[in-house]
Amino acid sequence: MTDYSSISAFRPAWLGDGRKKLLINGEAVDALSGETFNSISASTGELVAQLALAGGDDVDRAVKAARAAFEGPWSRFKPAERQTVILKLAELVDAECDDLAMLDTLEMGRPITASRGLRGMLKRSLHHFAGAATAIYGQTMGNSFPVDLLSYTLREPIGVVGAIIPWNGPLFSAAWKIGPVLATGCTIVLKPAEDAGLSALRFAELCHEAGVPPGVVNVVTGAGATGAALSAHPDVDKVAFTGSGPTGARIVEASARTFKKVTMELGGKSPNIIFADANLDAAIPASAMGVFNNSGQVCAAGTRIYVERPVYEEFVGRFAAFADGLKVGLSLDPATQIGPIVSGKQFDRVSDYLALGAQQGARLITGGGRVTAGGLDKGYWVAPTVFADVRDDMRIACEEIFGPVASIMPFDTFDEVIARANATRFGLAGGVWTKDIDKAMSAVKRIRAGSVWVNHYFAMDPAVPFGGYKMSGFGREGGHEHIDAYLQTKGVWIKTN
Ligand code: TXE
Repeated sequence: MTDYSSISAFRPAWLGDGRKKLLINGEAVDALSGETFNSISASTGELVAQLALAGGDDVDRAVKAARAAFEGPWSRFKPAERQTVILKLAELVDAECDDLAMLDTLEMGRPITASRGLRGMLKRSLHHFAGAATAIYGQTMGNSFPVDLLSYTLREPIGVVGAIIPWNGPLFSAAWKIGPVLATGCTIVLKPAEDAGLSALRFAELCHEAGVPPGVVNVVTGAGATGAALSAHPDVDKVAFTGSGPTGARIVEASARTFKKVTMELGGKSPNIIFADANLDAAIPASAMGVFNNSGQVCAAGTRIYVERPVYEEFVGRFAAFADGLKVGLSLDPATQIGPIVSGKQFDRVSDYLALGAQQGARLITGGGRVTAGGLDKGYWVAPTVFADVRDDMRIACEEIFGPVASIMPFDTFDEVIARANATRFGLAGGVWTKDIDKAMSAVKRIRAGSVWVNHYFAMDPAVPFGGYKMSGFGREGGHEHIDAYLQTKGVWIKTN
């Protein structure tokens, strides 16, 4: 029988002796300080790798390499050549996808089947970015200047991008930051999260194997201070960030000093509304996975579930039964549906919210604490947890928990539930379940969030914009806006007589 309680048999060959360096100007280099940090497996507590800890001086040389590549060889790549490189990258990533997925699973603990399940989405995304490379258009417009002048616009790459990403979807986040960079002709210095930097490093190496010149894609592994140095660096033109609101605010402040363009994909507390006429057979599993997927470590998780009173008790009972049926287990076991929380720090945070829910008077239906998995008594597993009769003012209903915790609340009228759904400082996503098309369309219009799913929860596609209203951020990833965020516009005037 396979032993899933140790990572040793599952380490991809690429990991070698487990020592990984920074990737600057196409070369693997140590941090100038020589400092390193450990990446620990969320599932087993074992050491996965020792990574270089980039300091401000390393960030500086990475930015210099990115600037030189932007102005040098990369600027001479035609759109179709960039497209060819991205298509080649898509092939390489697809061929190595099992190992890339394994790196995420080893580090941050997402169940291996779920990590590998992202393969199609990754391929589609890279194909989408490849298509975008040859679909960047300016416009020609008339003007009323007294002499004859032709006026038109050029869409040009913004320059050096500093990207800072979190640990909850490392490979996917890296692909959605690097993809538009390659499509538009920008260059990038990417700072992955300290808990999960390996797949981004390997992805960047594959960019080079695909024909991206040195300096276009650089990776500086490190901690918050590394990201802070990147967002403060005067020669970075744009910062693309995915992560928490408080860190996002620090990055906006640092970026403002040199007027960097900024996009922010932050957290949420998304409402998911179940009307009494909904198909509960579909709504219950999808709503449950809308909370429990990736152990709740998903920015768009539908954690505030509003259920119309006539079906409330039935929904709560069946939802909890679904939660109880989920297989919580070791990340490496292909049968596992729910893996651990990423780290002790995040585990403590989630545990505090579990205690708060009970203290503030929510009705605990199932879960509510730590569980062991696969015979490991260490580790950070939290049972899929369902609180019912939650009030809107309880902290578990207001704050992002980032754990497998659902808050279920009854409602009576359409206007009431829309007002309650919108009574949050977040605005990332929302769900609506009903067979009544008028009700659905009206709810879609009135929910103040960047994505709304009807009779579904959490579909994503590179062609469809995703991003936040309100304190969930600004800018969009997916769709035209994703590419636009890496471009700037030049107005051109040419005298024609
Ligand atoms: O996030 P941080 P953390 C939310 C979620 C979670 C909470 C804390 O609620 O519980 O945030 O997670 C880098 N300048 N989300 O502490 O700090 C950091 O090294 C520049 C939601 O992990 O935002 C990492 O690479 N960079 C979210 C990245 O920022 C800094 C996903 C994210 O870390 C920095 C993750 C600084 N001063 C957490 N400090 C989502 N939108 O999905 C840290 N970093």
